[in-house]
Formats: sequence, structure tokens, C-alpha cells
Amino acid sequence: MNQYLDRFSLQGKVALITGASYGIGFAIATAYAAAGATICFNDINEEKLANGIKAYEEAGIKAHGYVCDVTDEDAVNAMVAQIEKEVGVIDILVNNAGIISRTPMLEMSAADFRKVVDVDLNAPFIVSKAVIPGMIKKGHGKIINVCSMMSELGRETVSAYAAAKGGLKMLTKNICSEYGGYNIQCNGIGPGYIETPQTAPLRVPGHPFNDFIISKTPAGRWGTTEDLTGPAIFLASDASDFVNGHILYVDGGILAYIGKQP
Ligand code: NAP
Ligand code: GCO
Repeated sequence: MNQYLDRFSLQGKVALITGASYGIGFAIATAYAAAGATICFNDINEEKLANGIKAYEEAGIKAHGYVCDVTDEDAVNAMVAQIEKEVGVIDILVNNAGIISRTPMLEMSAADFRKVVDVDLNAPFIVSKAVIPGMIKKGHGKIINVCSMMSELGRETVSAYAAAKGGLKMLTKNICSEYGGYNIQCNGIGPGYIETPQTAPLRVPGHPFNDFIISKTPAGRWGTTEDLTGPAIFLASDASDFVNGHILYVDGGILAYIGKQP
């Protein structure tokens, strides 16, 4: 390659992508492997982890998989220590694991609200805290937080998710501020509406929300996980060494568009 394209290489890097047995995390991990990274991932569920390892194998990737609940600080610290011992110090962290609850606020219990915030906001704090010391020792690091359009906008029924993803945007900016001096870049990637299991209930043909999203997206389509891979590689590579605290929205233009006239 040439001096410019070489900066997008992830050759020799160790990447941890949380919640990456399938969906957005799996797509990002697969792209990182193609760019040269060694892939580590986790899932909360043993069976889904095993399915994930099989899926990576079928893609020609020898991924290192770990059963770990990202909200459990002791388990996260043990997983990171195990990765550092058997694979290497983590160069790239993607805080991807996430859940959503689509429940009207007045019908949502505080416990359910806390559960979403625990996975979508507290866990990125926990996992980032576990990997940053190794990045400092190594002299570099990349943290990519998977934010959301709901880091910027609200909508009915997703109060916990929007609060968490809004907080994740600010955690991104704070990690940038606190650790940028150690050559650690922390950015967010903000997917628009992407075809994954998480959005399957919204994509039923004829579902009003499905038609709504199409009308709100200049690209006129739902995003695919593939749409995220180029931006994710950029944020994990040397090519973004002076990009920090930024949320890169990959949304087909939704956030820029008032929406098609009915
Ligand atoms: P998904 O299909 O629901 O996958 C979420 C992944 O996170 C699953 O592998 C899940 O594992 C894992 N996970 C959930 N809770 C966990 C925990 N406590 N510990 C460890 N792993 C856990 O979601 P997705 O659509 O790929 O989304 C991935 C990320 O992108 C999420 O942060 C989501 O908020 C964000 N996002 C999605 C969209 C979209 O349109 N799809 C748009 C913007 C942002 P299990 O299967 O075992 O539960
Ligand atoms: C929803 C969707 C969104 C997407 C994504 C948008 O119910 O509104 O699930 O939240 O998952 O976060 O960027």
C-alpha cells in the first residue's frame, strides 16, 4: 500500500469488541480482522458466545471469545487480565454491548431504567477503566464507544436508552479530555437505524416506524452493519490519531434532514 492507506491498517493490534457474537459488534470485529487486528470479544451468554466463535471461524477468523457480563466490574477486570496474559495488551476497545427497552416512561420501572443505563453507560465506563492502564503503558490506545442517534435526539418509549447514549457521548468526551495526553483517542460512532436483531421489531414491512425511518433518511434505506465498518476502521487506526472526543454519525443523513414532505 502507500503511506496514506497504510495508516488505516490495524496490523499487529489487539482489539476487544464487547457484545460481538453478532450484530454491529460482529461486523466491526470482522472488518478489524480484515484490517489485520487480532480479535477478542465477549458475550453474556455461553451458547451465543460459542455461536459467535463458530461464525468467526466460518469467516476465517480465529477470534478469542470470553463469557463476561460487561456490567460486572470483577468479571471485566478478570477478562481483560486474561486477554493481556494470553493474547496481549489491548490496543483497541469498542464498547459495543448494549440493550434497549422500548417502554413508555410512566410504565417503566426504575429497575428497568437502571438496567439499560447499567449496560449502555456504566459498562463502557467499567471496560474503559479496565483497559486504559494497559494503553497508557503501551503509549497508545483507541476507544470507540457505540453511541446512537439517541445520543442527540429523543423519541417516545426510549427514555433509558437515550439517557444512557447521551451520557455515553459525554463519557467519550471526558475520556478524550482525561487521557488524550497519553496518546489515547476516545471517539464515538453513532449508527443511524441499522438492520440488526435489536431493530428487527421496527422493520416489519408496513410497520409505521419502518416507513417513518425511510422517509427521515436521505439515503432512503435502513443502514447495514457493513455501512459502519469503514468509519469503525478509521476510528481504530493511526489515520485518526488527531481525532479525539468526536462522535462520528453513520446515519445516512437522518440527523441533517427534516424529513420528506408527506
Ligand atoms: P444487538 O443485536 O442487540 O446485540 C447486542 C449485543 O450486546 C449482543 O451480543 C448481546 O449479547 C450483547 N450484550 C447485551 N448485554 C450484555 C452484557 N451485559 N454483557 C455482555 N454483552 C451484552 O444490538 P446491535 O443492534 O448489534 O447494537 C450493538 C450496539 O449498537 C448497541 O450498543 C446498540 O445500542 C448500538 N446501536 C444500534 C443501532 C441499531 O440500529 N441496531 C443503532 C445505533 C446504536 P446477548 O445476545 O447474549 O444478549
Ligand atoms: C429505536 C431504535 C434506535 C436504534 C439506534 C438509533 O428504538 O429508536 O432501536 O434506538 O437502535 O439507537 O441510532
